[in-house]
Amino acid sequence: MSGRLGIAALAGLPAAVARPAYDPARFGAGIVHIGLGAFHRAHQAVYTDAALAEAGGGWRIDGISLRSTEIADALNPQDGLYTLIERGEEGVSARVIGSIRKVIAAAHDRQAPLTALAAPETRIVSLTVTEKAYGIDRAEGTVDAAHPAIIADLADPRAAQGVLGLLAEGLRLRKERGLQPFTVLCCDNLPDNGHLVRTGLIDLARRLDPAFADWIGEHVAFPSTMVDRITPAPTDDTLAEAERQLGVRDLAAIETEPFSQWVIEDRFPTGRPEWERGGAIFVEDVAPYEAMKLRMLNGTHSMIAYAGYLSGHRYVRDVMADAALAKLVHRHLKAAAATLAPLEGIDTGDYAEALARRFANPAIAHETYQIAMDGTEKLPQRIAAPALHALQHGQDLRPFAFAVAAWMRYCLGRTDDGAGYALRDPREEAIGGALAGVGKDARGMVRALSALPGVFPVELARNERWDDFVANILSEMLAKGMMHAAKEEALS
Ligand code: CS2
Repeated sequence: MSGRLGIAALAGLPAAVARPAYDPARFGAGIVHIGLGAFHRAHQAVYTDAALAEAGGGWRIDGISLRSTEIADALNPQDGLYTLIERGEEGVSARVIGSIRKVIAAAHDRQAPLTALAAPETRIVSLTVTEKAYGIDRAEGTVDAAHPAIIADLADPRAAQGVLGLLAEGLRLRKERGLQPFTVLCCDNLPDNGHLVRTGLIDLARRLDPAFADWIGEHVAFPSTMVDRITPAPTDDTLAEAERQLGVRDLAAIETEPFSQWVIEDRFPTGRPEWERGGAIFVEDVAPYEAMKLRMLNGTHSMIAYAGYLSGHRYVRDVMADAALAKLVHRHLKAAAATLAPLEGIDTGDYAEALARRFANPAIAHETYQIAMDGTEKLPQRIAAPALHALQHGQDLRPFAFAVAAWMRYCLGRTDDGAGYALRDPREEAIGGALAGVGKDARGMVRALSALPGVFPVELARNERWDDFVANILSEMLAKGMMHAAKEEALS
C-alpha cells in the first residue's frame, strides 16, 4: 500500500512532479475562500500558489465548505496539499499545490466559518459557490426572499449559514471589533459579479440594520472578476492518475485543461497576492471580458450540454466529434460574438477558434450532464442576454432559439428513448408545475417555460419572431428526436 500526500511526502515525489517552490508553513493565511470545489482548486488556488512562490506574503487560503465534509476530510490530513493534473493534447502533467492551509467544514463546526471570517489576518474573502447559492434576485437586485438560506439568515443573523448571511455577519463582527473589512471577491460565472454580490449583500444588511448597510456600501470593496478554466468533476480516474504520477495517494486530486484565464478589477484596499505572477490580468473594467466569456464559452457550453446530452453524447468532446453539432457550435460562437462590443486586443474569431479547440480536447472528459445542471440560473446571462441584444440589433436569433429549445426539451426529464433523468435545477418544481398538463405541445411548452419569472426578459419572450423560432425548433425536436433535429438544423 502506498503512502498519502502531505508535507512529509513532498521530498520523496518523483522529479517530474512539480511541487511548491516555497515552504508552505512559512506563510500565514490572508484569504478565506467559500466553496472549495474542483474549480477553485484548479484556478484561484493555483494563481495563489504561483504568487506565493514568487512573491511570498501571508496569503494562503483557509477554505470553507458550506455543505459537504468530503473536501475537508480529504485535504486536512494532507496538510492542504493536492495534485493539479493538467491534461492537454501533448500529454499529462502533475503539480502539487501548496496554497491551501486548511479546510473548515461548516457541518463539522458551525462556528468555525465565522471565526475565520472575523480573524484579524483575513483580508480577502473569495467565493465559488455557484450561481444559485447567493440567494439574489438578479432582476430586482435584491435578496430573493424565498431563498432558504436568506430566510434562515434573516431570522437568525448571528448564526448565519448561507453565503450572504455569513459575509454580513463576518463584516459586522469585524466592524464591532474595530478590524478593517475584508474585500469580497466573487469568482462565479455571473455578469458583473462583484456589483451583483455588493447589491445583494447591502440589501440583506439593510433588512437587518440600515446603518450597517451604509457602512458596507462605503467601506467594502467588491472587485468583479472573469474566471476561466474547464474543470470536470474529479472521478476515480483522476485519483488513479494522481497516484500513478506521485507514487502516493491523493484523495483531493483534480484534473483540468492547460488553459487558464483570470481577469480581475484591481480594487483591493486591504491588499492582495501578486496574482499577476501566475498570469492574472488586472483591468479597470471586467464587464466586457465577462460578457465575452459568458456568452461565447458558457452560452455555447449550455447549448452543447442540452443538445449533446439528448443526442446521447456523454462528453463535450463527443459533441465536437459529431459533425452536425460541431457545426452548430461554430454557428453559436459566431452569433454570440456578434452581440459583443469590440474589446481592444481581442479578436473574437480567434477566441471562438480557441474555444472550439478547448471543447474538443480529447484528454478532457467533461460531462454534458454536469454542465446541464442549474439551467434556470445559467440561461439568463448565457443565452437570453445575447438573444435580446440580437433581437434589438437585427442580428441572427436562430442559434439562441435553438439553444433555448434544447433546454426546454431537456426540461421534460426524459430522453428520446424514454430514459428518465433528474433535471438538477433549483427550480425543478416550478418547471414541473409549468409543464403539467401541457403535454408535448411545443407552443404550450414555450409559453409555460417562458413565463418562469427571471429567466427570459419580457421583451424577448413576447417577441413573435423569437417565439416562432423556439416553438418551431422545439416541435422538430419533439417530433423527430434531438439527433435528427440537430442534423436538420445544421443543414438549414
Ligand atoms: C460550465 C462552466 O458547468 C458549466 O456550466 O459552462 O463550469 C465552464 O466549464 C467554466 O466556466 C469554464 O471556465
